[in-house]
Amino acid sequence: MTTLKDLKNAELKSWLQGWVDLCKPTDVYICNGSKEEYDSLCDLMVKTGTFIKLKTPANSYLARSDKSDVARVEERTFICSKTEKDAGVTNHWKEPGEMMAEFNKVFDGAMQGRTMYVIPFSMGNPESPLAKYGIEITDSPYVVVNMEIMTRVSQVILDRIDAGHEYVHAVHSNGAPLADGQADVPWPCAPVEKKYISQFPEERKIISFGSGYGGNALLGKKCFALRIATVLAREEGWMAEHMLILKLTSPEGEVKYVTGAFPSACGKTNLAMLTPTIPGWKVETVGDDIAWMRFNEKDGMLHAINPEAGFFGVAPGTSMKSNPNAMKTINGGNTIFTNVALTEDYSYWWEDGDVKDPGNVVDWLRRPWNKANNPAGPAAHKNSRFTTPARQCPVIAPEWEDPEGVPISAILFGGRRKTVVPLVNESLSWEHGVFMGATMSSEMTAATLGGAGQLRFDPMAMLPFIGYNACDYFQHWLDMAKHRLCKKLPKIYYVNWFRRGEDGHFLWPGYGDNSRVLKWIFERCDGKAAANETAIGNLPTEDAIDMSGLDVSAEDKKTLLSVDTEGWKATLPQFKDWLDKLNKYGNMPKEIFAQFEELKKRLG
Ligand code: GTP
Ligand code: SPV
Ligand code: MN
Repeated sequence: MTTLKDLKNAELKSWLQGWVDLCKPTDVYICNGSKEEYDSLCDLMVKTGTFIKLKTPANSYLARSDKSDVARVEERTFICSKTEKDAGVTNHWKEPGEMMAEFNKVFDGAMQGRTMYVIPFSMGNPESPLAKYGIEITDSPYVVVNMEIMTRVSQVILDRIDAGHEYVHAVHSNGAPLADGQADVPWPCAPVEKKYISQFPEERKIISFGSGYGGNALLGKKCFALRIATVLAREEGWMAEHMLILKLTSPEGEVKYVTGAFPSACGKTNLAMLTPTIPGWKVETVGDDIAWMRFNEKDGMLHAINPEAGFFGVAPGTSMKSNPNAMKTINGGNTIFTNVALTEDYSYWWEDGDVKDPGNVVDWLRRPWNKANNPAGPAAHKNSRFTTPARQCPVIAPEWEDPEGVPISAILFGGRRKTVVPLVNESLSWEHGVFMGATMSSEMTAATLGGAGQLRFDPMAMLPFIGYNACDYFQHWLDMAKHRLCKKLPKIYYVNWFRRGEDGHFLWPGYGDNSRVLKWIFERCDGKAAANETAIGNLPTEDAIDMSGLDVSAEDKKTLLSVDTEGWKATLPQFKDWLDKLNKYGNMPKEIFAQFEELKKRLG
């Protein structure tokens, strides 16, 4: 076991020592990512009451959070760039010095009575030129074991960082020190107004206080692989995106890779693992949440890697029917469940899963619950999640850890839209595709605290994740087309699985049937399938999408595949307001406004 004393890297040593001095933990433990370490931390959490060991799946645990700590807290998420303009209007900005002064207070003694864990990790296969390293300091053993599933934690990475490899500096505390003799709670955290999720992009630094949940605390994920990485990507000429990555194989054995940006809880995990309903087609998974993409020297295509090593997936709604591959991954064991219900036989349960009536369970708030007699609300929190290793996924693509990444043929944008937005729409050009992404919107979900159901603009599904000014981010998308290595850009599509009828029913069956749309996209990339050029983009002709064996009425099909001209026209003022709002500093790319004017003209 490495200790602070053993480290040779003066910068690393003094950074760690500085946080030890400030946080005043009882002891310090440097992690090596071994199975023994993982198991002993799980055992420790069973003893302290954070974890309940399940009977099934094997080697799996259930945790229940504090009731105030159930999702990312966007109103307490800060970008601490030197200037407010660099954060832009989509971020909460705090001056870095001011934020550090505040942190010097809130972190003072924050780890008293606790162990400080030091987690050396890599985002991406550590041997890939696209990978990036980080160290997360935390006082949460729950964070350590989740990071050990979601990222690659190892002694080798620590040794490389100690030998001078660059790394992102990340610090996390639950913000709940223990006084002498004070009893601990299963899920220590600070109240919402005392939480901070802060990114310092210029210093490649993350500091998170007060929350132990998901993206607030597993700092490799949204804080690093998106907020910090977007800044690195812009400087270094690549892209960090909130995208799934899938491999699509046709009946003829031809392969294409597709990425898709959908907002939180809008179907990335499901699409990444889907089981096609059309014969002969195959989908395999490369990633389900984040893609890092770079033009490849050899073929000039945009290549993507999945920087993560696990899935932190939405539990409710996941079933053998909706996503059998996720279920098989979970049931392969080594899974951590957070905020789902506990069954009498020590297994997991959630709404819209495989078992309709679980009998007597304990709900996520630790109360007895059954279908007939339940306290208000669902047994599993709507943003309850499973953390499970990607390598266990039965359809993980063999090349998912390829250091070169996989070449991307198409990029999908999508969200939840009950109205107006058709099933699939192909952009007329790269610029038009960037405009589609910039003006994407979706009905909000439980993945963010508050606001579920409201419509919000969510550019490229990145609203809470762009680590700098959103207009500059659009410019970076446009600039990628002019990258010196770019020979072939992916085609861009806007999809919507969530269109509804007037009575509220989904017009499109979704899930496995989304393969029908993927097939059309695959064929479009080869210049094959038919499309009509419309005011909003290229839409499939009436019979271009394989609808065989589908129970969708002729009327619903028509609604799904036609342009709601009046609906789009009514949306235009909202587009304009949104773009103007983003353009507070006058740096909106002129191409985006030009695309707006062209759309307006085409709609007539
Ligand atoms: P994050 O992990 O938060 O980034 O979410 P995600 O984008 O991976 O979303 P996920 O695949 O977990 O899906 C979230 C919810 O959308 C689940 O409740 C799914 O059942 C539902 N969903 C996914 N795909 C479809 C679809 O094609 N149609 C419909 N109607 N619902 C879907
Ligand atoms: C999301 O909210 O987009 C997630 C979950 O993938 S979290 O890790 O909490 O960000
Ligand atoms: Mn996500």
